[in-house]
Amino acid sequence: RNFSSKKNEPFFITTPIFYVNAEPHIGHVYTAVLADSSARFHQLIGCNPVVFSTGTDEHGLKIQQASLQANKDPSQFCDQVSVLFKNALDKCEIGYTDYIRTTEIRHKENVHSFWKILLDKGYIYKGKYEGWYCTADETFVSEDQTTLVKLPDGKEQRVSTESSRPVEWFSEENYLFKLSKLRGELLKWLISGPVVRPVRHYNLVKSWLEHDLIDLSISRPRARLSWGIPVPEDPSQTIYVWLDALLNYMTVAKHSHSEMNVWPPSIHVIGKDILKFHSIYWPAFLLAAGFDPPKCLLVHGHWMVNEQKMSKTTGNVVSPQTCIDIATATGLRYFLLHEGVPASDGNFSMTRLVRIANSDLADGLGNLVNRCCGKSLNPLQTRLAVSPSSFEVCGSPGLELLDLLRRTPDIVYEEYLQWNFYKGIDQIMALVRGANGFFNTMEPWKLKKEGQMDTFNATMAVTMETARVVGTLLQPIVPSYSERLLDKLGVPRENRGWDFARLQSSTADASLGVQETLR
Ligand code: ME8
Repeated sequence: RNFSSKKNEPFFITTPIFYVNAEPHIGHVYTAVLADSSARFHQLIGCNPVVFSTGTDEHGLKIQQASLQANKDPSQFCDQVSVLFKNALDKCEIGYTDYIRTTEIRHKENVHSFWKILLDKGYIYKGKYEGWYCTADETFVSEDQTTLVKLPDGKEQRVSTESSRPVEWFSEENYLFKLSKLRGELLKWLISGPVVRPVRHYNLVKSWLEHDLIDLSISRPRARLSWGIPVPEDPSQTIYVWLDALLNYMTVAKHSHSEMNVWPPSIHVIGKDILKFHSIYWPAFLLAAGFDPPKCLLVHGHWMVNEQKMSKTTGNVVSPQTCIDIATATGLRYFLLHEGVPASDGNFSMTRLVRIANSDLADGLGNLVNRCCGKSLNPLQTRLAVSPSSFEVCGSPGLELLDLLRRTPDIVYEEYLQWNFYKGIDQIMALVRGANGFFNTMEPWKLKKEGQMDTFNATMAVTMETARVVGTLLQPIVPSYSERLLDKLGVPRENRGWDFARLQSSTADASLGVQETLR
């Protein structure tokens, strides 16, 4: 089902904001690449405006402890790590329109005004909270969600059953949010459409909502948690980091070029680890305050290394820079989208990354484009006029390619829309293989030598046209690579929208652009 925006409609997509307690890894980059490709796709199909936010989550006990451990002042610590995320995302060609940090003034103002709305509407009360808290996950867990484990030194430690991370007992005065009141409304939102994708995560949320919800503690005494936004008019309490963090999406909307006209968010892309916060707490806060909840959550699985989730706590992280050094940012993006199936976990392998980037891009597509733009076959450096009859001139290999070229763009469109980037890519690569096969069968170098100029010209025109369509279709996946490809083919910038991602008959030849080898 189509849950995306259309031409001239706003499209607002987000990634989670990442904790600054450690450096970025491939898992973070994956989420960002998924969101980026979708943002670029929606831009290509004419959504307007496209707002795409990412950034860093900088408050809370976990960051407070991490900065203490690093022997740094928390704000200095956050500055240092936030910029590492920004740089990593920039290197991966993530075209965000807003990079938000929760330590910014604009965000604090938004959190305060939101808190006041909840208070005015009677959703916040003072009470006593007692229970287990997992700092590594910044989450409350009930006793039956914990397990006692034996440590190597023989002592017992209670951990969260889900994440295996330690929990501590808290008993303190704080502010609570009447989450229990919102179960009915949450359920109504959930079943209103495909708001949580893929379906198995939808079912999980539904099963959570079959039970009563308990009120949520949304502040901590300042003495326990000093690194955070104080509760308005009660500085003895600090706002719970997840309420603070989730509101980043609203801060962005308020600061997008026309205040709140992009609300509600079209899609929050998240990993499955933070589903509860986004599917229960977040829409509950919004519904309580009188705002529309998000239209859709796209939940993806985890990148694993040897069957274990890649995470800073496990220490098995793969750094984006290492991948870029070995396979370029284009190779990394291509690999993540090609191998990443949102509905399941993926196994990360550097060998595979290199192999796939080389075989599909350099050997497959790069080779095709380099051959038909090379001076030996194309001394005049032109992209010849093309029409369906050019394909006919090439006989049955031409007609087969024409058929593939006509079918591919619509399939890719559907797959991109449904988040199946890997399937979209497969279709595009089938077209590339088709074009390479066609080129080899036609043997244009022989046609030229034998003076069969009509067939030779048609072969060149058809190959370049197919490469042009491929380059246009690949823009959301590998933006700078596609740009170089289209530049090389001399495709004007204004002719790169989705409408051009299909056979375009032309009557005049065009000049190729500057020639550099495409790898
Ligand atoms: O949870 N595979 O931040 P975080 C795939 N600050 N994706 C992964 C991954 C893996 N192995 N590891 C992490 C937080 N991710 C909060 C979010 S939002 C209001 C606040 C990705 O730094 C995935 O998107 O722990 C996951 O949800 C996110 O990073 C968690 O990042």
